[in-house]
Amino acid sequence: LESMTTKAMILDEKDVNWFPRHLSELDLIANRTLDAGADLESDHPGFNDQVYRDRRGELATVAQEYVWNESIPRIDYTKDEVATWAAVWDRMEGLLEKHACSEYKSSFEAMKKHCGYSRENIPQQQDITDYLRDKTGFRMRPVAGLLSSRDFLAGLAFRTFFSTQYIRHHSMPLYTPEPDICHELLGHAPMFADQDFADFSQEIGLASLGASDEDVQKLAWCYWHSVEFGLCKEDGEYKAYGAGLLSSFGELEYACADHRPAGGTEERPELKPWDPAVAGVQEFPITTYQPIYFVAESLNDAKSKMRSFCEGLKKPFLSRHNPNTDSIWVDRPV
Ligand code: HBI
Ligand code: FE
Repeated sequence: LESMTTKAMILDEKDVNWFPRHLSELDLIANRTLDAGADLESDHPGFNDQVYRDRRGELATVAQEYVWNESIPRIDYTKDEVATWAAVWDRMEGLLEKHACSEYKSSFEAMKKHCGYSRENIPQQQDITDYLRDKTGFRMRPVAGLLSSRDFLAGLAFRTFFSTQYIRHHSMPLYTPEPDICHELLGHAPMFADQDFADFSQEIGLASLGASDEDVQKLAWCYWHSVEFGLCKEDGEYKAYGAGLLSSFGELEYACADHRPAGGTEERPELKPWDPAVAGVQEFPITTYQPIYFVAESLNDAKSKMRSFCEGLKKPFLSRHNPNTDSIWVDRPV
């Protein structure tokens, strides 16, 4: 009882940021998009296309109306949308075979069998969720657009990935200024079928709950240098496990191909060993290829280093996820 009182006191303190305690509370977060979901910037490839803008509005509404315990609405993708998907698929398929980590490749094969991944079909979030739930307990959750780092990372604490449902504009199939289904479904989703990677991601999410703004930024930067742009070693080669690489045909090749070409003068990225204390304060560009990539020995190594780092962050309590009740337990103060 005494410890419960302490818990309540600590969490009532104004300096502890609010965070969701139950999966249903992700509904409160999902609509706090930074860009109102469907408002395109004037330099967006779809800015002058009213049909595209209407479609974005329609899909934003689907995400905004979604309630946590419903099944995820199936989107009836148009012929044009599937053609854009196929254009990305065609460019990525061979490169993924060459440069994706083995965990990605085996999940991707399985998801072709079980979740409708194919060149001619855009998989549905509910089918992916059904697959991931069995494998690692992860799930997808529709979102209309970009969330703040704090809100986005909170989802991961519940083994939930906030995922957009729209596709990039067909005029530039290999470019997108924002996450879209090519990035979410080709880049991210297969990785969540790996236990170590799923645990790694949740670790970041749990550490972010109620953390200071400074620590949330560190965790977001770790996320960027790993979940988005991470490399790992495999038989002496560098393979990609980050979704920003796995969904970008130019950068995947740039990051993984032949690291120090003899006599070459072209710009090559710098590689650093995966270390959350370094990655968490390493700045990065968002509109160009990354100048620095962090390389983990393995996904398991990435996870254990992330766990040690999170244990070292100053927080007045420990948070754990109870998968049976889909809720967060707040442990005794530390
Ligand atoms: N929001 N919807 C969405 N999707 C993301 O991938 C995403 C986000 N907000 C922040 C973010 N990613 C990262 O850059 C980190 O700040 C966590
Ligand atoms: Fe992403």
